[in-house]
Amino acid sequence: MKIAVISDIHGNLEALKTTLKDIENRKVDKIICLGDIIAKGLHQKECLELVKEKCDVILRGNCDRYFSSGIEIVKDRPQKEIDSFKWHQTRITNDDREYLLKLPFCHEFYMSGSLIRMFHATPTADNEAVINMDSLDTKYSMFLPSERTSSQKIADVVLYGHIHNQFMSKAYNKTLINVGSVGNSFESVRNADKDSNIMETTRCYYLILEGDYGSKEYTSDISFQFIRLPYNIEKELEDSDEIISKEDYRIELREGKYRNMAKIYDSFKKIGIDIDKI
Ligand SMILES: [Mn+2]
Repeated sequence: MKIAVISDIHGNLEALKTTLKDIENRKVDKIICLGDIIAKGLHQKECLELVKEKCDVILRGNCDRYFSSGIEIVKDRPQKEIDSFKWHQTRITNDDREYLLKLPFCHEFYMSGSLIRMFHATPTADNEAVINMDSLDTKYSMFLPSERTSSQKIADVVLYGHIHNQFMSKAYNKTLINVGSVGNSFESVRNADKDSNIMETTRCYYLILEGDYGSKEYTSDISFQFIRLPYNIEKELEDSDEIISKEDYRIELREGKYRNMAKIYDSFKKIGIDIDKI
């Protein structure tokens, strides 16, 4: 069984179409989406329709929840954020909002012996960021169950999205995988001297998981394939004048530079990592 795992599309239709075509070419049996279908881009409605049509399992991301919520969620926020919230809600319908709010938090199954668990960000929240540089204890916490996970077992393999930065790591003998972002890839650490070609960052990232679906026996192989696809960024950016934060968005897509690097660097400081250049 071959399962494609996609995440963080963020309304980028060119990226989504390119990814789905590649998935089709690779003869995949199932597609799972880890959330953040909407927010940021111009084609939120179109992306939602395509994901609903093509994906077998769809989880809810923090942006799917936030931008589908009622206006009261932004009542204490700055005007700029309220305007952005309202703009995002013009891109989808009330039915879409209801649909997104009802999506599940977690999905899990056995494959070739391993308990595979998937969620958007962490086992307890859809908006916390665990990165590759976090401590072993933090990474281990990603495998623990919570009242929001499908079972109360400790997972063997965790696949998640949210941080838009693909990696694979181990915590003890468990495997932690971030599948990356289809439509809004960026690096957590940027350095003008040390970065290389920007195409190392700005492609569509996703993952294919392959093994014996549903098997609790360690009698077959399991594999993880990391995929990076070029797509037509400039085509996606046509008409992007309509986007409320158009300059931020263009820089994110063209350069893989997140609009709020200061926030990422602050979170590094909290875990004792000092990065001198933003
Ligand atoms: Mn996201």
